Amino acid sequence: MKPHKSFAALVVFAFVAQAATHKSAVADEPATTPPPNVLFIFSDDHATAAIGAYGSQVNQTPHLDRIAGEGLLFKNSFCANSICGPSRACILTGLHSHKNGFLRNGNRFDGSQFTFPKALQQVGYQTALLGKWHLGSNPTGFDYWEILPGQGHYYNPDFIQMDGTKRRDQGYVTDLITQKTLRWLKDQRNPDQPFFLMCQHKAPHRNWSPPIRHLDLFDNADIRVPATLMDDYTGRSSLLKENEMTIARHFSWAHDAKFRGENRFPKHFSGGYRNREYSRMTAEQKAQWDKHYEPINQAFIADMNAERLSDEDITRWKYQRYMKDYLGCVQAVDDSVGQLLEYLDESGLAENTIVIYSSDQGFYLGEHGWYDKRWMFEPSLKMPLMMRWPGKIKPGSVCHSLVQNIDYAPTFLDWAGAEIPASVQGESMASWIHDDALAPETWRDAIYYAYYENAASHNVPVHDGVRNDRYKLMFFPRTGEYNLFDLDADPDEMRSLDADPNYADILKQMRKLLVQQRDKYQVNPAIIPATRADEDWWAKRERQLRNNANRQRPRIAFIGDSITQSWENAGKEVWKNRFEALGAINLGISGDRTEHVLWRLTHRGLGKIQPDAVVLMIGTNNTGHRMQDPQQVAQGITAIVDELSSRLPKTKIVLSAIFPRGEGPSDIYRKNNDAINARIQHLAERENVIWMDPSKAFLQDDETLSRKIMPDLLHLSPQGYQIWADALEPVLEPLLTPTAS
Ligand code: SGN
Ligand code: CA
Repeated sequence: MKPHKSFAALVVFAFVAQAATHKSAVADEPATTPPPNVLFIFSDDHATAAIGAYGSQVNQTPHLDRIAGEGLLFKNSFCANSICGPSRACILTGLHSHKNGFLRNGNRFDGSQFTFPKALQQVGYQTALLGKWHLGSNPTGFDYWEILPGQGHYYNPDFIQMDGTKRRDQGYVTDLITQKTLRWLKDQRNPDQPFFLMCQHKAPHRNWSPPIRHLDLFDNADIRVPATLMDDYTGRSSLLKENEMTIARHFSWAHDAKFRGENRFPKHFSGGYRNREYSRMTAEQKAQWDKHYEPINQAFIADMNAERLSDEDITRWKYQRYMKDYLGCVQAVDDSVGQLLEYLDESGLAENTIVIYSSDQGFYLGEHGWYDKRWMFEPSLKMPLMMRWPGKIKPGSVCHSLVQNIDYAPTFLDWAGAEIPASVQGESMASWIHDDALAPETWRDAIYYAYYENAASHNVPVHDGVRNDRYKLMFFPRTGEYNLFDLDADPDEMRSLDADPNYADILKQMRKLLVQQRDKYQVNPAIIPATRADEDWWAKRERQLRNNANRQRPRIAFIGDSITQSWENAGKEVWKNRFEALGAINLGISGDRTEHVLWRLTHRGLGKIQPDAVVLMIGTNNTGHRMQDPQQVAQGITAIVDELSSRLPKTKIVLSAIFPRGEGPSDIYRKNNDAINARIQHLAERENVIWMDPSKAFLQDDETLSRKIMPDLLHLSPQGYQIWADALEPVLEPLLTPTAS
């Protein structure tokens, strides 16, 4: 437990004790302040640039601004991983993605782990969640919930009920979630318990479908265009150019641009005529929708047909369409906030209810030519965060300290007087956000960020980085590039300073900071499942191996990297003679590191196989590609053995030492591999693991490698495969169950 104990905590402890022992308060008991309720209003993809209190130049949000005006606005609030599910998982657990296991959308949240709602329940809170969830598994830790399936819909959406049934509601999603939230407050809440209520909007997520009442709101507006709309991505990582989230080139005809009928201009718009929201609307909704969009669309089509528009004009037109729709959605969120605040006032709950507004990440409103998020640039790294707590938080206060979504959980726990587990990585803000919202000296001076969604929609590469109050460093492992930004000199992040001699010292410091932050949060890439599906050949081979594993019933499976894959090349003859008849499958992929094998194992890579034995050799690329710390690689191999043990409980794992590499025993790659081997050998103490180390058989007397056996001092020759097979055979033989023939 960390030494957090706010005064609120003490008060709540008193309350819980009282609630537990005396159900009805007696008149002469000392009066205690009841613990605070929390109304946590949360939206999806709401950029700070579209909130009045943050200085929006594109819209007005009077109700959201009221929270800030009567409370506290965080100017430097960041997400840990700028994507939906991961951000939510960070919030629930107070952990970075690599610790809570939800790295990317599509993962399934492990709801059995620690989450703040569960802890709040334990100290007497009633908890409820209404709206978007998007974590795969059902919510845990909530007394009541009603959620959208996956992303949910804007119009006439379905909601999953606690009993698993789905119910379709008529209306607009933001309004419906607000109504459900109000209904819970009015009818379902237990007035004898403090509550933690999460109102989680879908809006303003893509495809930015506004409510009918706001369709015309921006008709006469010309929304201000950001200076970087036409960004050409020079001066930064080469990977920027590969993005697929531009308004210019990745904006779809019906889904984004709201055209009806066939795509008339496929050069400028992607996709076909399908708009899934439109198809859900009632005839009446459709009529009003068409009344708004059709005249504008027809005018655009006429301009296009008359060739009156340049490419840039077209992009600007799309930008206006995008922004007006997005802002219409935001307006409904602001309406929702207004209604909720009004109810708190009317009911008298306002006084002891903390109101929080935030969103899962920021969003690009045309900056860098983009919609969407993911990149560690400011517009999507920043999260809106504001809090109101009458009598406790000073109205109109502004916080400049660096806070992150992993701090939410510990703060909530602290407010409620619940214990903050030592494993939580975020820090409670509870003790310092009153008064002037000045964080103590000991507060963090940099945040760590990591994005893991490789080979996913919008093609944003895996990257991580650090940001302090002035500089930002991003690292792109695919290319090994570092990008450095001076946020004071270049707030739009248009030029990386990584090669600028004037910033050489800063670069050095920031690289050191990145290493420190990775250490602080125990980031070990060797154990974080990672796909290489952005490499076409890899994706193809991985798919092929998965298919093989679904069809074949092998008695032995070889799992590993190129040394395993090459049983198909240099090892072909030996394989044919020694393993084919035994029914063996090759699951090796060239260039894989431990994290890739972990990815494959956790993404159906084992198909339906249930072999007697798995031969596992992996890790030499963790050394070869990045000279990774042996301890970290050993953890990666251990994680693979764990995964194999739980997925194939009846299979014996023949864990192979990583083969020696390099000329002689003093080769640093060789030494690193030796050090890894020394750290994994003990796994054989497990009943299902057998250690085998054929190294000696490959080495000459002086421990050098012969090029006859390893021509490149890493991969085996046919003769090398012969040696490996000889070493394997006696180990494998007793493990194989006799075939019934
Ligand atoms: C959908 C969107 C994407 C968006 C992701 C993730 N496409 O797939 O544009 O990046 O959600 O968003 S859409 O065709 O369905 O509109 S997230 O907020 O859930 O992470
Ligand atoms: Ca989101």
